[in-house]
Amino acid sequence: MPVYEQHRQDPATQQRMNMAQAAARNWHQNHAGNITRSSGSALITIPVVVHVLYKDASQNISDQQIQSQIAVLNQDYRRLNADTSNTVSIFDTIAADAQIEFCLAGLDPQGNPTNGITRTSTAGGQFLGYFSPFFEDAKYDSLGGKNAWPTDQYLNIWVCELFPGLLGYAQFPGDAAASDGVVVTYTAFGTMGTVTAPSTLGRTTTHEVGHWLGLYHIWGDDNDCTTGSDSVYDTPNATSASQSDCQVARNSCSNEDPWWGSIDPTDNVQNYMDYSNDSCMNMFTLGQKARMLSFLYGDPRRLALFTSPAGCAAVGVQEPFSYDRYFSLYPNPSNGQITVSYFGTWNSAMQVEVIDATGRIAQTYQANAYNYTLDLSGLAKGIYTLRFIGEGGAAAKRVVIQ
Ligand SMILES: [Ca+2]
Ligand SMILES: [Ca+2]
Ligand SMILES: [Ca+2]
Ligand SMILES: [Zn+2]
Repeated sequence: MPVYEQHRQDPATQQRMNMAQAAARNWHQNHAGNITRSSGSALITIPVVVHVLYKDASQNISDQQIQSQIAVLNQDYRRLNADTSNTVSIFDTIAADAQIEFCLAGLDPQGNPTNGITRTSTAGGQFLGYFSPFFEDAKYDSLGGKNAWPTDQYLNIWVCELFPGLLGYAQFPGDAAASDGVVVTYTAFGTMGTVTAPSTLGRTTTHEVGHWLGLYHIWGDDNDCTTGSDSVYDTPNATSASQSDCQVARNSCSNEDPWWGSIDPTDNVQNYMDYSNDSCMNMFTLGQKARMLSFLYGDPRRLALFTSPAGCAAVGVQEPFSYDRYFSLYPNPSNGQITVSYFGTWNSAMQVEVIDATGRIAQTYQANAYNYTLDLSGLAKGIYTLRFIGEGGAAAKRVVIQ
């Protein structure tokens, strides 16, 4: 938050952030009513680049550790995490599948194949050798860090040694392009290798990516029940951050959004946007889902990610049931005539849904050929997601009709 306050002193940044907020509000007004636990949006896949900054070999975390973090993001944002059964009942009914997925990028900014990971040996940052949000030093070659890959094509995640006591920080939508992304300390990234208790389940990154998608802390960053708000109707008010003891019975405020009616809910300490320990947090709410989607569709830089050329690296980080890498679509963008190629093996015909940018299914068909020409020329110009649903799995591909 202090970094955010510092950035918004720049009038151009403040104006861009206001525009992102306004665009998100506009999208929200038109779409929030359609958002439910597991629908309301087409599945979105965000290409990720992880920049590892290491001062010694122990900080040069393994590919496997990085992949373990991508897996956590996919579980948490799809509500496929193993600990959903811990969610207290009052919140289980409003816990959301955000319909957002992540993959390590398959192409670098020059169009060359990549595993979505960069590695930079460094002497460290500007604060006693630690990287710091106040210097933004992780994000620039010239300060001992690594320049971002284009932030309208990639979610940039820097992993490095942050100054002591700080697990991670993030930038909100609309803020400066060059520093857009999230930074996480190497001892709280992924679920193996260098992680240390209690940050061993990858939830720091889930939390920071939540900020990157426009979410605020659920207690409103104040010390009372009235001053601040996270601008989300279904996350109860709270006086302060969770005290890391997972007190699910805590009820620090009784003035709640009218959406709750006569119910005075407990604090949602299991929310990813509280300061609870990894083992406690396990959910986003439907209201938070709507807010994240609002920024994804409303902020130009986030919306551009939908048509990023970065693709996904073909490594074992996909969900086991994802067929994504078995499909290619050509040409893309197109005039609506698209050659679809499938490289897998058929168990049964695939059901295919053509989903428009608002999440509406515009067309469906059955597919059981390895190569065929799909005719979408009857649809309006725009961005569509093709969702291929087969036996035990699914794939999602974006196409642009011009
Ligand atoms: Ca709230
Ligand atoms: Ca508060
Ligand atoms: Ca309450
Ligand atoms: Zn935070």
